[in-house]
Amino acid sequence: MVKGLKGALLLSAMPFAIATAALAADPAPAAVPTLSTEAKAASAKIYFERCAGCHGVLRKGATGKNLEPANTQKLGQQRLEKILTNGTDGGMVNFDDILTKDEIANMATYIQNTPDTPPEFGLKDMKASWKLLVEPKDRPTKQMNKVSLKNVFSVTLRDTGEVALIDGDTKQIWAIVKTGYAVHISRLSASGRYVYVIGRDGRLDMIDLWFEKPTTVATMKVGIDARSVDTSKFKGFEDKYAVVGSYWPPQYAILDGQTLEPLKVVSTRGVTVDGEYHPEPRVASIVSSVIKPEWVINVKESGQIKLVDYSDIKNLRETTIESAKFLHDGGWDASKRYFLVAANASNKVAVVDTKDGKLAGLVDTKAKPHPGRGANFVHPKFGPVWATSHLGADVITLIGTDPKGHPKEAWKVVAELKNHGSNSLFVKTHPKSKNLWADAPLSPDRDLAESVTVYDIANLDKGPEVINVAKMADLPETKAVKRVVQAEYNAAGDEVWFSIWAGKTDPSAIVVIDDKTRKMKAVIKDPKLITPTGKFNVYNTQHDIY
Ligand code: DHE
Repeated sequence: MVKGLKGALLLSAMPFAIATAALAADPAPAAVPTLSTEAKAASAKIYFERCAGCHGVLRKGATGKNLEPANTQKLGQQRLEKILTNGTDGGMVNFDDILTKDEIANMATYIQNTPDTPPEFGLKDMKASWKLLVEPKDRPTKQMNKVSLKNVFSVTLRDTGEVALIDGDTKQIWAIVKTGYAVHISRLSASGRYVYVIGRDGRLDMIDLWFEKPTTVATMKVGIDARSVDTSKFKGFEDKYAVVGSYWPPQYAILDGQTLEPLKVVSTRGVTVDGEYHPEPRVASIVSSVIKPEWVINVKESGQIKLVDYSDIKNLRETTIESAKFLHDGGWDASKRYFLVAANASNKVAVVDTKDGKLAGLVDTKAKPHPGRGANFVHPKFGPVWATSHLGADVITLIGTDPKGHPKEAWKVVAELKNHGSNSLFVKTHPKSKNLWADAPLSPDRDLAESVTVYDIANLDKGPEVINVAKMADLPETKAVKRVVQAEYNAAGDEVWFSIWAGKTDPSAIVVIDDKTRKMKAVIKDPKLITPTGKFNVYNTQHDIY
């Protein structure tokens, strides 16, 4: 579990049935404490909501440690309670201000017992969850509002299970739309008309921006725990399909892009790059190619990258590329031929050549790369590079991405720039910008978590400017850190937006910075803007501009 991710670990409210599903699991060894039926069900729910994202539903470990009984029983009740209470230097957060003493004690017991296995969720369940709220024939045939759609931002309001659609021109909230629980990301249809929003509870919503007000036209559930979604973007397939990846069950589903009707489910269970069977290889990031009818689907625990050809979904072709564990987030290089993804447990970035369908490189980096989608720019010396920041190191790594023009630098770390802190999550630039931005929202140091680093791309040797963005928002003092998270550019590439991710009951904000002057241009505040995190500009997301 990543230090500071406490607030981030609120997964879906687990259906009660799941919480109690495996009460008949293997009997615990005599020395292991056990729980009453009620306490076990309550602990299962907490585990699923707060721990499974990092440790896995079956507790095999990923971002967090393996928590199977063989390991937890060695630590024992007291030590586990201490870890849960205080956290560890290894990145486990403290739960003493979230859980009661009894809940901590019960959790320490719960994880010494055999993990519960939640139920599967197949095509039949997805179809039963699917609601086509507005049929395509009943939708507008032209845009019915005057909003400049390309400059709309879909903003995650993580603790309310909503997205705010903000008009980037006026900086006004255009609409707040109910979505899944602890919603994770938004992605756009190839046309830019539909926003697809995935909740951690596996609920996918499709929002049509052509109505007078943004309107949810379809919804479905892909499973009980999910993080990723994308659409078909290759010529001839625009707006035809959506694809959703899920953590539990470990699988991806192909849906009709106009209605969200579930069409096909593909399991990602199988063998890891080490040749071992894994029962829970979860789907991490998904990106959509514009040079082929293909999605790149990254399977976290197995370290396998799937190139999924969607031109004939009845006879689906998958190319499986061996890379490294555990795959997480990533993005395209500027040419959109190469995809770079963080393998954060291996301290590597894997590079896939989607044209040839092969691994182009496995680049060693500092600890725990975490790029979001990364940042592409032309380095004055090394040519085109892609950047990532790190959870485990205070650097921004630049990797050469131009095998033709700069073969010596391709798929190598060409430079490491100093970031103002480790515990960074996202870097960002824009083709029209001269700046490279990086955050450090999970830093245990308040000032660092509230600040960002910015480099002048043309003059990297000059060193960075560090800006406390939280201060710009002029919010009241609070106990909770005002984490500054995820830069996102407007469509014109001359403004950069940062979320101030404060406590659930504290005022939050979005700070808009003039990219040229690096001065505050606007602060978006509204009582409805609760815990904003990811922001997805329609045009930039539609065209993978970063
Ligand atoms: Fe994320 C992207 C998983 C916690 C904000 N996050 C992703 C992706 C994955 C992922 C697999 C890539 C999606 C894609 O591109 O298709 N995130 C996880 C987790 O498993 C983790 C560590 C723990 C959890 O329980 O969910 C986690 N993520 C967080 C947060 O706590 C963050 C900071 C705040 C929040 O809103 O929950 C957070 N994740 C984001 C954002 C992106 C993201 C903003 C998209 C970045 C982008 O620019 O595309």
